[in-house]
Amino acid sequence: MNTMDRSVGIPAHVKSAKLRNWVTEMAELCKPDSIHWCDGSQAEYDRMCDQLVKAGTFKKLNEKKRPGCFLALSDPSDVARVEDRTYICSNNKENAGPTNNWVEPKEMKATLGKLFDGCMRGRTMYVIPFSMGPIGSPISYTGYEITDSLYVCVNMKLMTRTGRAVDDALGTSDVFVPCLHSVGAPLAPGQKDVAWPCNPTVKYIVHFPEERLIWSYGSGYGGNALLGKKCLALRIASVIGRDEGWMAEHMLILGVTDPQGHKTYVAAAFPSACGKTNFAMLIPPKEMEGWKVTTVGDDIAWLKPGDDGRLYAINPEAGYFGVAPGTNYKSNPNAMITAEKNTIFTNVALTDDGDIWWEGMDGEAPKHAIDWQGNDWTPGCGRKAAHPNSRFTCPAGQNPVIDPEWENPKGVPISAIVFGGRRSTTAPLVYQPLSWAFGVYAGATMGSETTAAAFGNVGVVRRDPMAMLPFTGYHMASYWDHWLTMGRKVAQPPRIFCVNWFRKDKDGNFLWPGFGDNMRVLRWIVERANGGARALEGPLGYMPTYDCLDWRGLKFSREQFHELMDVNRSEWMKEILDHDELFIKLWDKLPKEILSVRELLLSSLWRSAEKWELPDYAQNS
Ligand code: O2Y
Ligand code: MN
Repeated sequence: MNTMDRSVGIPAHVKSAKLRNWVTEMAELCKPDSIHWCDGSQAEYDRMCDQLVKAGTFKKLNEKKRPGCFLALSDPSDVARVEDRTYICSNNKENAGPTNNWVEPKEMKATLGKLFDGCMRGRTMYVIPFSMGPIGSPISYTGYEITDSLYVCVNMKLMTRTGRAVDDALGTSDVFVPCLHSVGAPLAPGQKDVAWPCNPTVKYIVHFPEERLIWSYGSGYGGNALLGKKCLALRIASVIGRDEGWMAEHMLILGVTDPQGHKTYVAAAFPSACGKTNFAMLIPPKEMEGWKVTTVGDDIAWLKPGDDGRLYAINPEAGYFGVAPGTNYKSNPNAMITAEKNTIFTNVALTDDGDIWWEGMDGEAPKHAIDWQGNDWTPGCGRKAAHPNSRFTCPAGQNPVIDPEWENPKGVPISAIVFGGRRSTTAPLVYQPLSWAFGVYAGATMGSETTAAAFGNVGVVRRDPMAMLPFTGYHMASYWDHWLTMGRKVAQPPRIFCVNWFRKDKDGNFLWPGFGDNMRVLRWIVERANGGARALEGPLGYMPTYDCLDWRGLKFSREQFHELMDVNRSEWMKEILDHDELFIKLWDKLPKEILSVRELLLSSLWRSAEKWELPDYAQNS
């Protein structure tokens, strides 16, 4: 196939010269057998799923139990995002900062150029037009993903807005983010394909922030391959946001409606594996009658200043890529309902009746299943049936509590931002930092105890500023500076809050029931953000006393609450020393406000008792 033949795959309706040239150039580099330009239609999706079934990548699930659903099992080497293979190749190393991997862009392009040369031989090159945010909206961003993975095409159809309408909205414009992806597994003539092609040893997830360009090689899984999500909507968008005066954040967005029908929108950042999707779809305890939570987004928020001096958020995605294990009709009924149909499951177990199963699903484990590696599985066999990072991909519109405004191109006005981590000690259930700058400090120093062996020692605090450590496309300290700048730019910035659902007692039991009961804390947060709820000034900021929270339907004593809320001075001194370690690492670009807040926090801790406990009464702050 020559150069001219490759350009034949570009439909006549595609008018952008930059796009046509880029696709032609990439086809010349990757040398696919053919090109398919995705139209985003349901018919195309159905055809692709059929093809994936024929190829052995998909197994169609029982149509009666899981209508329109499929199961994919990945290669065991390709099961999660690969942070150590993720690069921010900015022109200068200092702009990537010490928390990102960096290689000089020309050198990286030379390395990748060799890998991509001929990488699609024997395969079809798919071109996926996609929009992060509603198509044609001024706040949306257009991307084009070139991929040789059909699995990526169908997942992108669920996770983003794809297809012909994106081409038409782009028109002759050259403003789009080019995203090149290959599984890195070319086929020799006559070579039979495998069910999950990938490159088991060579993986690169690379961002060129100045060029707004993404190249991903070797993996077909999740965030490594669905390039609209972490790569575009967070890493590249964080850079665009810094340059254009908005924020791309790793945040869910939810709406809280009170019994009077007043709606308050909240954005919340939690590190991966802290129950973000559960919080985004929370069902309040039935005793809190009249309170309702609706979902705008479960993972990513783009926050932009509105003309009225408030910060408005959109969810740039159109679907959920939720973690399966632990999700059940108790922990998250809405997620379970969302995934009842038209869903792609990856790396969960297959039951004998053609349904799926994972650890932590409701009811008893099946007597027999096929595990995520395709082997027979029985309870007690000593292996997990589903991979711990197994996923469901489903359309957001199927969520029974989807917020009616979730596709409003203006976004929703955010009244509160919540930062949360997983801490078994030290961090209280909830507090409100004294100001935007104190809130930025709290977000910047957020930490979570590691739960999976993937991060080394379990239980070690891993600092994850604003839950953006793996997702910021530039120097982390400059990112904090951008937060501080935004606080000055927006006349009515949201109030900031910190929560910790994971504090434990001395015997290792969780002190807080979590799940739906988080609504009690959320109620205080929204009332506080609206200027209503009472609070007391503690050493870290404003805190609710026992009587400030709605306890209807839960037996929870004052003593239990105080244990959850106390602030231990020695623990916090150690905590601040640990913050210093991070600050030293980021010293070259550290905003001065961060150090000023640290000084004020230290002095406030010195003034308070060794073990600061909430008093028993409520009072106005
Ligand atoms: O392992 C992956 O590729 C998925 S990671 C992911 C998926 C959905 C939402 N958040 C995350 C994350 O790591 O934060
Ligand atoms: Mn996430």
